[in-house]
Amino acid sequence: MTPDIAIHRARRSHLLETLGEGVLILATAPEARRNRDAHYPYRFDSHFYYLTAFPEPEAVLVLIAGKRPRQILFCREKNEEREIWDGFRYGPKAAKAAFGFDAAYPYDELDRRLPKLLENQVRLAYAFASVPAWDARIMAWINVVRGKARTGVTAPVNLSDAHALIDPLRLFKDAHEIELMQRAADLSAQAHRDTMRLCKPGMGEGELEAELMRVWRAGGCQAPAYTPIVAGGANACVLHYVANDQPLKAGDLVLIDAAGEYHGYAADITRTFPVNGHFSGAQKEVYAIVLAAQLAAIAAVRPGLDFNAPHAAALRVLTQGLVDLKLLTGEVDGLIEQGAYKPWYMHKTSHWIGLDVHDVGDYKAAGAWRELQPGMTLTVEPGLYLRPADNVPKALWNIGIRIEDDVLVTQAGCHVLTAAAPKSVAEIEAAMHP
Ligand SMILES: [Mn+2]
Repeated sequence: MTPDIAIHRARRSHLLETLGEGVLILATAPEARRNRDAHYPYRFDSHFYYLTAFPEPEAVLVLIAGKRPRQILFCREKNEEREIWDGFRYGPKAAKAAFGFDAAYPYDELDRRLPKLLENQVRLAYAFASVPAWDARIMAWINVVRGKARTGVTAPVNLSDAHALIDPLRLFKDAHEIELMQRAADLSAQAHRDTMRLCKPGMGEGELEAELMRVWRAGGCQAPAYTPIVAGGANACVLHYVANDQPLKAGDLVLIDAAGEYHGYAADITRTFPVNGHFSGAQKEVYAIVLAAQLAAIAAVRPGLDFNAPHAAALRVLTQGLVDLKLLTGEVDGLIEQGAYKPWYMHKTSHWIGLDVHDVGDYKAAGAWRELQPGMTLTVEPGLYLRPADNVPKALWNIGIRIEDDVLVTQAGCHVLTAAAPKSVAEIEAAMHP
């Protein structure tokens, strides 16, 4: 058994303890069609992968709690013909051994075997109200069991949401996950560095996107962690700009929000730099505000503070900065209370990150922001977006700046996973003039 198998088996055992009694059913993601018979690159379901590390589509995890706990996988059968076309598949026998299951069966036997496994179980956990087809299929299995009522068989009567049981586990990253996240972060930081070096006026946004992808794929990332944003000039003020098809102009900034995914784990990095390698005076002024806000927010990531602390720290610096830029007038406290910063900073500062770039886990507990604890991972990403408007001096028009890092909460405070991406004005200008 390789260490990875032990890790995922232990995660399933932990979940079985949480479940206590009954059965948990969890399917991986279906393949998605892009157009006609062409598919999107396959991406497994994050919850399923967290518990199994099994990468193939058409697979279901079944966990049975109780005195004799069982970990069962349903997956596609070996198929020589299909494997010639689509590549290797494990098949139940090899998957059972390679991924540490107690049993594995063909996916095609789900409808035959599942009702039997649900007999006389009180509790059923699955990801309900998530994929309608699974809701219908699992309800049909329950009805098969109910049909045997007169033989003395009972069907589950307590339903619970499997995601609600798994999310709290995924919120805290173990050493194995942190290792994978650090690798995703390192490759993504390198991609930002190499792209800064490559950037020249006259290039297209798409050329920078291609360079990011080159570094991720060469380093072993399987995919981008999300659709890359490469936004030159005014495009940087469009928060979810993804066309990435415009030319880059000398004198403009370019904002890149892009990162790779490594064995399922996301990084999420944003850097903003001058297309020609030199910040103008106005750009430098705004950049200094966003950077100070980001550093203040990172300083507010430590055990004992809550999830909102980095956002509050960033808002204070950004709002003071907007006063200094003469876009706002008044007392900072009052301006924050009124949300006066919102025309130029309209998003939050952080989100959880892990297998999903916007990872699972509650942000509040009993109405209060969650306390930060070691093992949690979050982004810190303040920005300022100065679109042309009457009260914005022309010198500041179309300056859109965001700076984003991924941060692990530690006992002592925090560790910035993405620290290798150039961030200060001096670091960026050095990276662009090697
Ligand atoms: Mn982000």
